[in-house]
Amino acid sequence: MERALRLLLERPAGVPRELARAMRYGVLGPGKSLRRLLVLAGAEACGGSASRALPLACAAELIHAYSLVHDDLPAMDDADLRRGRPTSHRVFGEATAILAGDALQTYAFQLMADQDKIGVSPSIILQAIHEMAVAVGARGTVGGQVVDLESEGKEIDEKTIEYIHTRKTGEMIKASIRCGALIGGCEGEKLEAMTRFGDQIGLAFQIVDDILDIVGLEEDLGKDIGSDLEKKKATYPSVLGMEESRKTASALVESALKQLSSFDERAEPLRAIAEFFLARTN
Ligand code: GRG
Repeated sequence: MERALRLLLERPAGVPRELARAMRYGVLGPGKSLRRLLVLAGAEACGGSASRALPLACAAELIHAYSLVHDDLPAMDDADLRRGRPTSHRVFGEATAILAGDALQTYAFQLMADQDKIGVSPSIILQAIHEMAVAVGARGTVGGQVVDLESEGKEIDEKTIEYIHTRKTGEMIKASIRCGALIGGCEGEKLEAMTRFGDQIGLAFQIVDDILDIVGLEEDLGKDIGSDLEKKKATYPSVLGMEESRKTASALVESALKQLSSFDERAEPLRAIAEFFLARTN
């Protein structure tokens, strides 16, 4: 996976040097690699091959990296640290960081459209592209981010925080799993079970993220902690309290694991990722 990403991000002909450097910096840092693992694990759980899902896994990682680069910008979170290193705009300047994010996103869709490498039918590839585009577009990540920014400093209710987290984080996680599952040949009842699994672990992931912003360690997380409180951000702990947030995340993961009951041992990596979502400290 790492090798595939490095190869993809070696300076392709015609790409300006600084842009290529900023794209590599955004993607190849010490992240947890969860989106790409979800694509591969989703494919394997359905009996598909991880190698066929590789281009989509790389694409998910590029989109994720783009969202982090843009999320850190002064107009958004104005963060100095990401993955234990200075954020992209601190290293390359704001304009290059924005453009590197843009280029990573379009590159991701270019990879997803490479039918020769993926080797499944064009209709499945089209469906995966469509799902990923919706998940990270105005109805998904971007919309969630907008409502998140609008909610800073305001009192919000549980419905609104669930909306923000589902859109901002959950949709992309669910789409990564579904894209892998689609490439793995999953359909019908099993695909629906995967979808419920994705919905539930997606929301759990962001609730745990909120909790870690309060109780996590800066050296584990590789970013500034307490930034949600400082910016008066809407979070699960601020709406439901810490204890209730923990219970909600744990109930979501427990329910998610039940959705996979009809899957055999090939779904073990997916189950392990769900458990990690709850236990993680970074
Ligand atoms: C790029 C789709 C897109 C939208 C642009 C900036 C923005 C609009 C949306 C913000 C989306 C965002 C950054 C949500 C937070 C999700 C989150 C908790 C990310 C951290 O994920 P980890 O912990 O990161 O998996 P690592 O570093 O491990 O890869």
